[in-house]
Amino acid sequence: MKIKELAMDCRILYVRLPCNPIFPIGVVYLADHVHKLFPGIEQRIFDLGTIPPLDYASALENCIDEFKPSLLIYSWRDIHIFAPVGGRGGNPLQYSFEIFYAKNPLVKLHGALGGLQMLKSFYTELWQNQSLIKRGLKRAQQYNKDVRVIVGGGAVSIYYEQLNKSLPKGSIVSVGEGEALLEKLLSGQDFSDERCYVVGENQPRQRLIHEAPTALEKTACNYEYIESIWPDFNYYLQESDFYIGVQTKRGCPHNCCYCVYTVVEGKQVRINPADEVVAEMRQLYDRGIRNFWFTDAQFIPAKRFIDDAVELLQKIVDSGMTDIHWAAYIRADNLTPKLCELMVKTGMNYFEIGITSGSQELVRKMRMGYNLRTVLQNCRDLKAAGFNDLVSVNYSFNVIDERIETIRQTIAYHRELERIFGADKVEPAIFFIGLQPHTHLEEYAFKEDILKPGYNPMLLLPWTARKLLWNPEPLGSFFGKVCLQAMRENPNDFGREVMNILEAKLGCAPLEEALTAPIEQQSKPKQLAKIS
Ligand code: B12
Ligand code: SF4
Repeated sequence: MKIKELAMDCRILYVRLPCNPIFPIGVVYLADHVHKLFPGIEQRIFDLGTIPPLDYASALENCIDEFKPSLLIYSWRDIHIFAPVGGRGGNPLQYSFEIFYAKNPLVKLHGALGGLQMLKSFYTELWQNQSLIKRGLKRAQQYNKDVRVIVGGGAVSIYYEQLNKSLPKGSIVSVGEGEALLEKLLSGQDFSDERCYVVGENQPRQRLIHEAPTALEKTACNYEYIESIWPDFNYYLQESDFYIGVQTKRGCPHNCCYCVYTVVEGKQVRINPADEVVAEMRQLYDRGIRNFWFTDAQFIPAKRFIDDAVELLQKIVDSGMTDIHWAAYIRADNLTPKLCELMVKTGMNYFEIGITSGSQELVRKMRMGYNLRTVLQNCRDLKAAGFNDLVSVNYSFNVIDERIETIRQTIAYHRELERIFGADKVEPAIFFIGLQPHTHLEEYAFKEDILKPGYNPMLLLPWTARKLLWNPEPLGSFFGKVCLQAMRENPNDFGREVMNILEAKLGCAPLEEALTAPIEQQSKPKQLAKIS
């Protein structure tokens, strides 16, 4: 897979495909990396997240007419629709539960219509993004007949196999981080060992996504340069509530059965030097940014990375940026009192803990490596250190071996978190696992003949959708009805309402029971629940 040297006279246009306005940190980092290696290359960032939908195509074409790129880099962030809350096409969880579990035919009909609307919006978005890629290519060919297309980003990393059929021949499809691929491509090196394939030329290698990413020493992003190649950069500076992404590390060593981050980013944790992270934040700070999202798969992936987190937060304190806030995914089993103190001191005002269940037995079965007792103790330390803001606790019921007792344990656990932080500060985010490709859960679904290898995870027919939204019987209909009741009675506080209904129906276990996984359960082979 050799191509001639592209760097000379290359003009790179980064197009972030339509997306909710989340800061496009991926393309920013790519452009920064390319600039550091090839300062002579002309680059431009164009973010369709900031453009009204009716103007997507014309705005893209205008940008191409003006910039005349020779390399088009499309970044596609998300296509996932199993959001637990109102997504772009409505509330998928509500619609699917109405179809599957409602007794009232009118409610079923509402679900069916809503579901159709949602599928329409899902397919429209898929079709629209693919057509923007093709349209952009065609337009750019008017100026450079050899223009090349590369497509990457979060969504592509997960659905790269399916996109093989729908992207223009010759497009390079990239999985995971793109820096090394661009570097090789632009310097004319063979890039076939990178996590990518070329549409129409070769097929994605088996288990491509499981290959380890190329190591990279990250330095502070140069925002002076980014500002100069991104005319709409200010869009994200205007609103004071945007959380701007800053990555402090890559990779997660864990093995949670439903998670794909650990393969997208790899299991090897690579820490970005603290001084570089702070230098990057400082540039944003000087441009008025006060809210940061540490976009790591996990901010503290394991105990051995606690010192790195301490070092970073201490350096933020030392930098004098005292009026900032930050948020992140936090594995709360990896906190120390010192770290808690620094988290509060540096302005952490929101974090998400993905414990998935409040039952130690289930947490173990899902291969999550959490000790729930430690999580509670660390949360107490965090509160004692002065943390008085929001915590979102992600629960996914019914993944593996869920029973009435384990639900009661989750309630006990949740109530204890409320006692620690205050009921108004702990938000239960109720997810049902959306089965994603390349996860242990998918392997299990193959083994159990629930899904056939080669199925298309992007083809959302009702019967596939039912299997991909993981909520197996015998408890599936019970949860379905509880969720429908909560949506009906208190849609604005859905998570808390679900917890209240579950407690009213099933009661609450003693906390100690939640924290103890019986020995015989531990030694049993790991069992994933059956799906109906
Ligand atoms: C942090 C994060 C969030 C944060 C973002 C905070 C913020 N302000 O930035 C929060 C919690 C808000 C969030 C929300 C959601 N997220 Co999210 N999120 C992530 C996470 C963990 C990291 C993303 C990130 O910023 N990484 C750091 C940057 C630097 O990396 P990057 O953008 O991926 O870019 C790199 C590569 O992708 C690549 N690349 C990017 N573009 C291109 C283009 C080319 C050509 C090439 C070669 C390479 C390339 O190179 C870049 C630099 O290395 C990823 C999972 C993961 N581990 O990647 C999920 C992920 C992106 N999220 C995802 C989803 C679905 C969502 C939601 C839609 C969930 C929901 N259903 O509600 C929401 C969106 C909310 C909204 N408002 O629309 C999915 C998207 C894929 C999918 N399944 O469709 C991911 C992949 C997780 C997953 N497996 O489900 N998310
Ligand atoms: S700890 Fe979080 S990011 Fe890591 S594998 Fe588990 S769910 Fe995924």
